[in-house]
Amino acid sequence: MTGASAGFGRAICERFLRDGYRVIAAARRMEPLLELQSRHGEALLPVSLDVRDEQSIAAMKESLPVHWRDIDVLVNNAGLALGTEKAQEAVLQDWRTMIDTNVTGLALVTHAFLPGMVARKRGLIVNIGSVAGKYPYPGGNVYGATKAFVAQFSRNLRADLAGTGVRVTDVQPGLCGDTEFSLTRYRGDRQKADAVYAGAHPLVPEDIAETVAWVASLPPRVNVNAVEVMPTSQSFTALTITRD
Ligand code: NDP
Ligand code: 8X3
Repeated sequence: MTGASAGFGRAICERFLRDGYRVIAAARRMEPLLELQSRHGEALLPVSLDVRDEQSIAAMKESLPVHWRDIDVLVNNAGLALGTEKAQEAVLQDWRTMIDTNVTGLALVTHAFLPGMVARKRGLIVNIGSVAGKYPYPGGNVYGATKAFVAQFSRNLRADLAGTGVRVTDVQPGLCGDTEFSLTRYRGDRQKADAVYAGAHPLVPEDIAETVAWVASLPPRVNVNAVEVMPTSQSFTALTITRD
């Protein structure tokens, strides 16, 4: 479970633990992972991981005790959005960080754990995409594009994994509160972050945990290719036209 220190990741960990799984909880910040472990004991293994860094992934994999090495479910959840500026005003480093984390990081972690799943002829990869990967919005530029990568990478993985028994699902959440997502996106501006959810009755992380748990609970013959989940309050708008 990548990105286990907050938001969806923490909720998915808690949900899997409740369902009887043993969970490897990975993130850069160890404190929230140790707090999780203090509540769940030996069923949770906290590990330090920066998904952008190949060495960090290799070191994490090496550090796993033997009886934790055969991963049944990999949840590629670590990710972030930075900024909502229009592309022409965006900060280049923000684009790099989103691509390094949401695209490169997700691909690196998958590359590290996929061969083991194929050798065991079983496994499930759940990639956390976003509705932003399908529906464009102003200021979504690189963030949405990274999630479009997640959608197509998930489908292409399915094509490569045909006949291996390994399953792949792209979970695409819409607006979800009670995470650090908007606080990160607005660089710590709590007021702006809270305004995103004001009066909107957004999803909560447990809704996404429920979705991931459902996907993982299905029999091996069932592959859910993609699940798009929005709050009822979120919907579509018309294409816009600029006029003279
Ligand atoms: P949070 O900010 O609450 O959690 C993000 C998690 O990602 C943290 O645990 C963070 O841990 C981890 N993370 C970030 N960068 C790295 C890194 N380089 N290496 C390892 N871990 C990292 O956000 P959410 O829970 O909301 O988001 C989780 C995923 O869901 C993301 O991929 C996001 O794009 C996606 N999403 C979120 C939506 C929302 O509305 N909240 C909607 C749709 C999709 P740490 O900082 O400790 O490393
Ligand atoms: C996060 C959902 O709509 O804020 O991926 O881009 S949204």
